[in-house]
Amino acid sequence: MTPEDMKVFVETFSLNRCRLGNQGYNRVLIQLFGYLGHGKSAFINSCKYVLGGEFRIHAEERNANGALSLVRRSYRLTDGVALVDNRGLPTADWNEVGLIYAHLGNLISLEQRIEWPGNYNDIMTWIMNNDLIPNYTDFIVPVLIYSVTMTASESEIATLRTLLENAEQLTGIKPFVVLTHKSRGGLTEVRSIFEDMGINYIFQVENYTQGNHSRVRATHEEILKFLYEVLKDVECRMETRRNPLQERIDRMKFILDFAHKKEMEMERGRNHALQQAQQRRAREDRRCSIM
Ligand SMILES: Nc1nc2c(ncn2[C@@H]2O[C@H](COP(=O)(O)OP(=O)(O)O)[C@@H](O)[C@H]2O)c(=O)[nH]1
Ligand SMILES: [Mg+2]
Repeated sequence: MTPEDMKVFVETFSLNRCRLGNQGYNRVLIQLFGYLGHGKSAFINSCKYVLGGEFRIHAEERNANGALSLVRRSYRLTDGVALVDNRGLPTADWNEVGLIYAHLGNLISLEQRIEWPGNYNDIMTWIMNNDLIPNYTDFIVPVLIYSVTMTASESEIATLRTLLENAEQLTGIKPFVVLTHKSRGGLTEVRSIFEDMGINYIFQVENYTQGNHSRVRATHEEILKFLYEVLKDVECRMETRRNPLQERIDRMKFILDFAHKKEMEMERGRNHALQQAQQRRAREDRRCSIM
């Protein structure tokens, strides 16, 4: 298949034309997630450039330590496909990660200002409020954007593995991975981390940016290949009977269960710290009474 064929396939893709019809979905939502500053917004601009023919800033790029995006935005790619710039993961703090799953599961509406919730109850309230206008017509595809400039420690790799596993459990799809800054060294090592995790689709790009967007054939082709493979995967999954409403209920169960388990873990941690403090005080009291 030539890049031109892939472009036509992507541009004309419609869920309505799947063998069993659209089954209640009306668009493919490519959900980009990952750490802050790894190139999610730049990747959206690059995809729009490849399909639209001219470079424009659609999603705002920020420097790695810059201000956080407070609104979870979608960007239309074609009539049937949109990309979502989810808020970058700043830390592995549980409620932030929990909120990322709520975003990935499309349980919090798009184009809405995000106040970062403080705890489990806040997340529940958020989700319940959003459930008044539930959206279950999006076919979600999770895509991790990861910069090869990141040298990950063993524990960071373990966190990443959990993140990918949870994203798969939540959406039913093993995440696609797009490696950014590909010419900055470290590509082979980072790629092998994801291969070892069993990721099937790994792409590598040097994103187009405001400062550098002269057309590069390899970049254009890799992005077309990415979009093509995502939509081929959707087409294949649409060959079996699906129930979008049930899928949304399952995502909701996942996130509530996740938040509950994390809250219990934190509670155990707090009790443990309290016990240790009490034991320390008791030892000090004994020492004082002997002296
Ligand atoms: N050279 C280069 N710069 C990139 C690449 N991807 C992103 N950037 C730059 O890295 C910074 C952070 O990217 P951004 O897209 O805002 O990251 P986000 O927080 O994940 O949305 C911006 O200055 C981008 O222009 C890439 O593949 N190559
Ligand atoms: Mg961004």
